[in-house]
Amino acid sequence: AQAKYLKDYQAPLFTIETIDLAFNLAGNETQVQAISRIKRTSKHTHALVLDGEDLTVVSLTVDGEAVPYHVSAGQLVLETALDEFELNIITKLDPEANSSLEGLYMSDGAYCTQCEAEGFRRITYFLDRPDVLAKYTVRIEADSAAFPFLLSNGNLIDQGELEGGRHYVCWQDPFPKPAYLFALVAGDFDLLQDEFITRSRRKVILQVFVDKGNLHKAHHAMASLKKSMAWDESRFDLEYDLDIYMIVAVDFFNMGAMENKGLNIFNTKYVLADTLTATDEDYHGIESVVGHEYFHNWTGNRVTCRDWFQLSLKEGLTVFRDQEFSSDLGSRAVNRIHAIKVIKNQQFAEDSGPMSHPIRPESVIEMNNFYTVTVYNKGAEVIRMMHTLLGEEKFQAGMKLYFKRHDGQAVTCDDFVAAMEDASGVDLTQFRLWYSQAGTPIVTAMDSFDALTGVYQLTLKQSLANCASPLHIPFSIELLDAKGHSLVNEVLDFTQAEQVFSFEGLSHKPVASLLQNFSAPVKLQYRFNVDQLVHLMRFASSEVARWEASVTLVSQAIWQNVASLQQQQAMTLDPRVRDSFKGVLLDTELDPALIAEILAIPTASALIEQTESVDLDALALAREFVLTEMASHSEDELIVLYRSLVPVDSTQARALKNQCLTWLARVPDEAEALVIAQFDKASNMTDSLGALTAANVGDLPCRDELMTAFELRWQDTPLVMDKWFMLQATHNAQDVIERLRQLQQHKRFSMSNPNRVRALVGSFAAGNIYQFHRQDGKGYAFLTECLMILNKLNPQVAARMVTPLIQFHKFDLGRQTLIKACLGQLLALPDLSKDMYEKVSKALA
Ligand code: BAL
Ligand code: ZN
Repeated sequence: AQAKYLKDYQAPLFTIETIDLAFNLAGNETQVQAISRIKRTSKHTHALVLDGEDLTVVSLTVDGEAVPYHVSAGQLVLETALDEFELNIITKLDPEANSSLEGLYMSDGAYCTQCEAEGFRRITYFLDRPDVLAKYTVRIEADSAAFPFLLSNGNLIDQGELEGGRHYVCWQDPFPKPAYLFALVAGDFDLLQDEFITRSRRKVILQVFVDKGNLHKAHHAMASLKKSMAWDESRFDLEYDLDIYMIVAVDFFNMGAMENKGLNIFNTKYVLADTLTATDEDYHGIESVVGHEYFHNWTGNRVTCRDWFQLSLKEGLTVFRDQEFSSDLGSRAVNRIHAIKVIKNQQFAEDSGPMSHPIRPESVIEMNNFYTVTVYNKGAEVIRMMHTLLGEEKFQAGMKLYFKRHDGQAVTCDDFVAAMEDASGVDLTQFRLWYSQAGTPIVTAMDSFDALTGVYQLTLKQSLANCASPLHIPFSIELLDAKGHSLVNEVLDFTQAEQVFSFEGLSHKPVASLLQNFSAPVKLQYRFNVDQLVHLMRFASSEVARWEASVTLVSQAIWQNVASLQQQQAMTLDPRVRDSFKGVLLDTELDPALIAEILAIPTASALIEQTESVDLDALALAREFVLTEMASHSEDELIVLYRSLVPVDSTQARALKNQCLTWLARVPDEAEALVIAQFDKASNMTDSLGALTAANVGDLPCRDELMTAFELRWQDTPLVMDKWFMLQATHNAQDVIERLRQLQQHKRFSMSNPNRVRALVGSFAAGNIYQFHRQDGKGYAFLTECLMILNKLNPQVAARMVTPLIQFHKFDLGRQTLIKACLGQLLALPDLSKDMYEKVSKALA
């Protein structure tokens, strides 16, 4: 497997301005005709080299004449002296045998496609690169009874009946697009239809297609789509551009969803919802993903990427936009907390592991491996920092200029930054380093106060491995006095390796809230003492800062107990820590959803990201000890609060109620009855799952019985069974691996469905940290077995799921040795995919 490098980018030697596709859908005899108008882009004599994989050529002509060509390793080479010509290729493919879920494949009897990043080359030979933009016309022909809906991008221009019970439909997309945005769906669905009137009074037909019998579960996705369209008009001044917008939900899907022009294809997980089967979190996820895909219409589709190294151009920006959408519609603080957790718990792990890369990677073996938390979520943080530096008004001026300059083009991250810079007058020269530097910068803060002069000095130092020059870091701070009043609240422009900031006119040393709102994706080091953190938890103006202080407070308490264990000393908990959490429980002014976030004590994985190396066995004991101490100390308050929330019908109340229940499950005498009662009375999935989660975490006696009842009730609903598989997989029980092996034979489980695999195998490896990292190595062996199967079935999913295995460097030598042996087995596979090869070989390098 060969790496490709950003520095080697060359503009295409040929362009394809139009392509007429004709699909004859017929199982393993499916044929695709592609008629492309091809033009040489400059005076050169190179051959035309097209991308193609797993295709059989039936015929090939140039301007109607059969010509010689040559097919080798993923390429079709055609020698021609013509500067402009029509290429007509007919290929044969087998969508039924396509388990990789890239290109054209079947999901539950429907044909569908996934072309990003490089799936179009599995449909026909083409210049499958994002800087080749063509206008598409698509004719689809299939059996009328089995496939009444035939869909593609753009507007419907023709349809009709054919002989032999077949029919056809023609679609035309007026907007030139790269091949990765092509989509086709053929199947039988329930259809929910609605409309949206745009600001300029154009009517857009909205359609959501779902599996038969699920129409009632499509309403939330439809409502989310309408909200997205309205929000993009009001906040970004962007309007939809076609007459129709379609969303199709399929159960077999590698990603969350895909923004194909006018025809989004979604994982069912991000479409189907009713209160009985979907949690409040699912509802939120749907709104955010529907928004994300819709927002791509401008940031991704109208302006796309020049090459795949620029993926963050569209993804970082679109994640930023969907985060803003969720924040404008819901709680800004809670949304921000969720985004911060993704960075600290997952992106920092990626940054310190073998797959560390800048948000604009410089070398790639398999592009599918770079749909990462770094490109997406750190990419969004980089956009957010620009937003902080420019402010909303100038940022929006930058967006306007970006579209004015680049509508209809395939461009680079630099083009985006240049538009921001030119529209705002803010110099982003130094800021651009964020695009090319991998790794997490460390910011060390030290402070002092001179009582004589009344000056408070904050010294910030930044460092980043393999980075010689300092980054431009917007560093937001608040200074509080002893009574909790805010003295200073501002964003510091931190641009030097070491910089001193002075604040005058203070009577006492203030308490500093540092890196408020996580104003930059860095690791902050500052020696907070317990009193400072308790003060911040009570008085910081920012809700996010209060949460942040609580995380630091409880994390410090856990790490102190890890140290005690290692020194064979008794574990203890500072009363100020448990009292501050009790104080939060009793605070009637706080948003219940924020309290729920504060009660969601960092997971073991999150704690590991705070340190360089970990004694996992001590961490497990220390975390358990601190949580149990806090729960028993606040038992009465938890029960009172829990009871007060039971009758309240709101997402915030349910979130807090279920956190209380999980805490109470650590003091089991009370929890058992509450859990059973909640499970029995639950009228929505949030409450059912809340009860089951508490039973699972606390390993309550009722657990198995409730799990069986749940399985019986939901066995025919795949997305709900995923929740059940996930609970099984994250149960911290000695026999969990034997149970998972049995569950792989469960009639509702399938290794070829990514949702099922992520629920059972993925959530075990990523979410059952103690059992996955068992000292006997059984957890690693189980994952490795699964990966060997997935390597053949679905390399993309396999490579995603290998992540917990390649991030081993913080664990002890015994565990590292076991993990490396498993990685060695994978590397030795004769048919190892390049997806897996890239990650495994880097981990073992
Ligand atoms: N472009 C792949 C799916 C997404 O990020 O929307
Ligand atoms: Zn996206």
